[in-house]
Amino acid sequence: MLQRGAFILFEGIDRSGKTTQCNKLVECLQKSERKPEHWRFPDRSTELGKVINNFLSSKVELDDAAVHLVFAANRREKCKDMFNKLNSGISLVVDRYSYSGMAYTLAKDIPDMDQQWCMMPERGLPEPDLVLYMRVSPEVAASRGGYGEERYEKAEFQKKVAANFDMLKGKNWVEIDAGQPIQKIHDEVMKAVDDLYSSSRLSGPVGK
Ligand code: DGP
Ligand code: NA
Ligand code: NA
Repeated sequence: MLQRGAFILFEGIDRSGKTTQCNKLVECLQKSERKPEHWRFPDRSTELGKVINNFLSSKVELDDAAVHLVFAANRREKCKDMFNKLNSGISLVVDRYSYSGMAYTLAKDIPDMDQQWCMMPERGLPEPDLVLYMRVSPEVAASRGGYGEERYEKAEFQKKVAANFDMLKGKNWVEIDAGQPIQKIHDEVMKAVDDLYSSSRLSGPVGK
């Protein structure tokens, strides 16, 4: 029987090197014929994604709770497609997902928007088989060419986001020291990914 695809997720604060590592991983999986696709959230190409893009670039202001739900809805609108791809044997290498949703919203310290509230709209989405958490200190991340213009790219905020990722760390997480050279990080990523493909985790259904 065809093995289902793997859902491999990269999480981390801004400038933790996720995108570089996603690209390198996808390239490797292509060579080994794992049929990978590179996805990222927020997906700015959809109608909801355009709202998110305008919010992140501070072109519009939106209520905090509403923003949380729009980010979640942007994952939800891709959810059927994700299940279908994974079940057809395609592996998804995904740059950010629900953990970012929680870590960034919780960093705003808004009364009533606690962890349970934040988690609710994420229920039923496909669950990653492996979470590669790119750990880097907010100081090192900020020094990488400096943060850009986007809304959340501020050192104080990123510190809170980093603490939230630590708090959210769960099963299937592998922590990677993202302060290392790119190739060394990639080697550690490949080890975790090879472990996943040779484990029995992909013989069961996609988690949700
Ligand atoms: P990126 O395109 O990966 O640089 O991500 C855009 C920014 O949006 C980044 O600062 C992280 C943040 N972000 C990603 N997902 C969510 C989410 O679900 N909720 C909130 N509030 N922020 C998010
Ligand atoms: Na960013
Ligand atoms: Na990125």
